[in-house]
Amino acid sequence: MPKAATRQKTQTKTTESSTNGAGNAHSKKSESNDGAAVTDSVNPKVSQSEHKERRQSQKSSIKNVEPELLGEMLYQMVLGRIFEQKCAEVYRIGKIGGFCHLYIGQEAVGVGSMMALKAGDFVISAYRDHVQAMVAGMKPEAVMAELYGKEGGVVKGKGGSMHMFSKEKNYFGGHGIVGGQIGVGTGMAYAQKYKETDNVTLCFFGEAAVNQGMFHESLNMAQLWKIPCIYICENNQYGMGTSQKRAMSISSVAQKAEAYGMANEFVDGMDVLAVREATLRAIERARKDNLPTLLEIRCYRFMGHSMSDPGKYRTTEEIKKYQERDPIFLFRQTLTEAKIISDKDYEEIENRAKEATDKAVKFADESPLPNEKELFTDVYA
Ligand SMILES: Cc1ncc(C[n+]2csc(CCOP(=O)(O)OP(=O)(O)O)c2C)c(N)n1
Ligand SMILES: [Mg+2]
Repeated sequence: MPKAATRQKTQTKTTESSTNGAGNAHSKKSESNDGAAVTDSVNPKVSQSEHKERRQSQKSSIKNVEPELLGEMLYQMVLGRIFEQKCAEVYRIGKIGGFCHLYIGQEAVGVGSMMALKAGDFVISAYRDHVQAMVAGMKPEAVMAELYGKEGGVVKGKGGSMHMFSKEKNYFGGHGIVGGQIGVGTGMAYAQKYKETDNVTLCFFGEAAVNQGMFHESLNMAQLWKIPCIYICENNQYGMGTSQKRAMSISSVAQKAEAYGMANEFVDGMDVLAVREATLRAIERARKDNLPTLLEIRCYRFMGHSMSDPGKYRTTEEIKKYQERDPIFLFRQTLTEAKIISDKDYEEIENRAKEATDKAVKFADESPLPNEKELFTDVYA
């Protein structure tokens, strides 16, 4: 449990037992979960001690995961980071048009949760979707070509940055309407229950979506109908330029699940293993008993809301504080200290990610623009 949470003032105590009887994973953790206090305390010392605490926790968590999987998780995070740094670079020279929202700083959320899934499980998300698309198994080449609006893109260049989608990989987008995907994700999870599979759905959204009616309607129905949906709120603490504390009356997102008797948990999104463990607990609840969970995963985006954000609403100290807790740096340190990887191995991981990114850019550059005929294919109206 991060210090950020323990030092905050208590808002409302949660009850030990939630009405679903599934055991409330959040009951002890959510008592003092005020997002506002986290951004208020810009103190490098606190940030360093949080980092230290996560290192301790990761050291014990790695014992439960195969070294090969740990290496793959690190690779996916590094690939996501390097790929998106390249996206920013090529965006600035006009290769990518339209909106482009980067995931830099949030990689541990997508990687930790999605790599806990099994074949046949489903994912749906908002528009910050490039890294998740690659974790779902889409090729970096096809993701970059989509960003370029080229024919070789995952949806033939017709979706762009915000609409990565693959039926084969069970990744159902990539949605631009804030909160819109929460209802769709609930329906996707309901379909799995109806078909009597044991597959679950991860439904990602930002904390600004929690103020939408769709969030509340979906959670109510999911708990009432026992739908195997895992709601993942990526709480990066800002909705565009608006801080969460200026927009939400009760800033604990996890706590809102209590209104529906739903299991919930607060997780440190800088720690890929903490994300994995919380997701596994939620997956078990969903597979065994069709019970939904709300995970509030606290994270921070290191870049602006989108490539066109001048970013005047945050201080440099605040950004620095979170950068000191960089999820990739933390995980690399843990794996190095545990002698699971060496510096040379890390270098190799970085080189592989750079090569994959360069290959993606070359592919996107060379891919043709969609044919005019494509204007009338795959259109739903
Ligand atoms: C229904 C709706 N209202 C407003 C917008 C404009 N808008 C785009 S992104 C965004 C902020 C969303 O923030 P959050 O859900 O926290 O996700 P994040 O960008 O932080 O990942 C807003 C208000 C929108 N796309 N849809
Ligand atoms: Mg946000």
